[in-house]
Amino acid sequence: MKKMLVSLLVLACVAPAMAQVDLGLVDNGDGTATITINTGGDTVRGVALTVTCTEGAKLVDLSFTANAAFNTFIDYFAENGTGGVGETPNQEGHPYAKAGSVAGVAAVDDETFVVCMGVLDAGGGQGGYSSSTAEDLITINTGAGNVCIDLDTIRGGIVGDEVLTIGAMPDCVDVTEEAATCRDQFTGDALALYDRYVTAGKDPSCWCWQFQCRGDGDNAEEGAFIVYRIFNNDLTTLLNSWAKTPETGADPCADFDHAEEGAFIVYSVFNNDLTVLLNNWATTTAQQTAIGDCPSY
Ligand SMILES: [Ca+2]
Ligand SMILES: [Ca+2]
Repeated sequence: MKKMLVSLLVLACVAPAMAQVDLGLVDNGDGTATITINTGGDTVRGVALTVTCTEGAKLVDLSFTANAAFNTFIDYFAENGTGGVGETPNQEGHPYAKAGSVAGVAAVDDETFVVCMGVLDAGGGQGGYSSSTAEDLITINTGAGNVCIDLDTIRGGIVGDEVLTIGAMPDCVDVTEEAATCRDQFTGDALALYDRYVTAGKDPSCWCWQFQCRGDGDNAEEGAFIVYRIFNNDLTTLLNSWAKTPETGADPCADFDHAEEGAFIVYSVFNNDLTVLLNNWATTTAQQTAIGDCPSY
């Protein structure tokens, strides 16, 4: 009975504060993730969110697109002495801070870092940040991988003019980039051919596999004793598409030079692709890594 009474009291205390700050996390399909915020009408003065990246995601660079209301990046200010309260331009520096420490900015390639931003004004005339729908808080270039967010309790999480109720953290998201950005690597005839594969129902984003442009048509190694990166399985991929075009069933992953060839009859997968394969025949991943990543243009 006593336990129930306590529970009811807790409910009574919590119930009048209907507003709740909700965060969202979305994959933009271009190697970036966006955190959204809906303050439920409450006023927010600062956010500190831990971003945890796995499966290849990381702080690719220090670029960002941040909600304009958040004018001060607190750790950057603390470390550099500029970009602070009431100064212009707003949003000087960047909002990325070290995770697991009290102060300090994050570095490129960090896999765990904090987004720390404030809505601050020395004159006291600024009304803080408030929203009643989910609005973009910040877009981060994490590259592809898994991204999660949580409150950074060391820096206070999300703070406002009153005690805020914070909703459950959004699910982690798989940030993707290949499909959206691979096409951007190509221009001219290669781009036109890329789009023909798409129209034919194929996925030519394999053109951006690490070694596809040198004959790795399956993006895999093979072999028991000697493990090759470019070998029989890739040849099979090529032969299955031999003398074909996107419209007649060519697999874009076998189109190593990303080009057509032929004067009278034009093929997408043909001699030039075989030449690419033979030039790299029986090479290992280490050998290919030494040459560099595709695409080469
Ligand atoms: Ca292979
Ligand atoms: Ca070709």
